[in-house]
Amino acid sequence: MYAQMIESEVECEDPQKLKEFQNRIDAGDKIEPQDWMPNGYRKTLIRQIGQHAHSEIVGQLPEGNWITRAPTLERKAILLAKVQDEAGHGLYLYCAAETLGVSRDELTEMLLDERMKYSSIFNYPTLTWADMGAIGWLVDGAAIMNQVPLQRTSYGPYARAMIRICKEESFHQRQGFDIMIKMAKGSAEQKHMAQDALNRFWYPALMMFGPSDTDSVHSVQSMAWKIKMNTNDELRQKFVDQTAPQADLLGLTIPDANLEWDEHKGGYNFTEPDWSEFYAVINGNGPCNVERLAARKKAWEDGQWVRDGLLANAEKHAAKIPVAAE
Ligand code: FAQ
Repeated sequence: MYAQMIESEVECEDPQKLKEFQNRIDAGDKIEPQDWMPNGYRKTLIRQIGQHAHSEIVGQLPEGNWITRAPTLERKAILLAKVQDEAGHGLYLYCAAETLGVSRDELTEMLLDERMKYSSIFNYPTLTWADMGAIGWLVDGAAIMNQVPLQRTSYGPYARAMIRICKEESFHQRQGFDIMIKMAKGSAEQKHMAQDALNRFWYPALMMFGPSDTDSVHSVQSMAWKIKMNTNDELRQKFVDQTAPQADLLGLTIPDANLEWDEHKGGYNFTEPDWSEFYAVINGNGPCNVERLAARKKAWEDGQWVRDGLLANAEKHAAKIPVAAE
């Protein structure tokens, strides 16, 4: 189905229909699954929503690593709830993508054979408990910065999924900051762990917003269609502006000697991430890419018997349904 869609992209689209569609977008209308939409709009949404869904699912792995080693029962319960929320986010997003005519199985297969991406951030390892704090504070913080505007995105099912996701991400960010407060205000060793986690997650968190605007391939068209509401650099700047004072409050130092408030621009100046590292990670060469994909492949293969059983059961029931009222 998805392959057919890609092929049909070469078909010329009616300029009048394209114009009417753009007028609807410009007027702030929501586009719904049954509405006419350009192939490119559909394809871009499938790519972005699919990548987003995969990120939520793969994103369970780095934190799942610490569930059995959480320092207290309360922290364990909170972390479990958070990781389960991420699974739920993945499911809402797969459902939103399915309304565009692609199945969840197709999306999963594209993730597993690397035709689709997931967020770069989840290719970094979680080495200490403080990383759970840094992920909540920085990774969920960056995710919210990106996702709050997406509640107003032009595609109805995506915008509505974002509303609930953002509420839950807000709890995730707070639980992460709470871990950071405890550690940063704790023993010298705990403070050292918190600083080390910040050092390792700062630039990967900045990379979550995507390449700089000059190198972003999709931003111009996606913004015209209101699939994206802000550019990558706009959101990155907002994130730095929000996070730098929080680091001060924690008594931690952001690992950037050039970070300073710029009165003139009303925001912080900061050092850009190392973009060669970003491209290495999104092209499969980050520290944990192989491990993350292997875990997803194993989960998919281990679940085959469940899918087979469900299908067989559905077929059995379908066979029992009387053909017509007699
Ligand atoms: N990682 O032209 P652009 C979360 C790719 S959810 C990997 O600027 P676009 C929750 C991009 O796909 C995190 N690839 O692309 C959580 C494109 O390649 P392609 C996920 C990236 O789409 C927290 C190429 O680079 N959130 O964290 C990345 O206009 C804690 C050119 O880039 C979303 O997905 C990247 N960081 O803008 C879960 C939000 N950045 O596809 C567990 C929705 C770029 O042509 C624990 N997505 N690329 O091969 C978006 O807003 C956008 O898709 C961007 C990228 C902003 C991510």
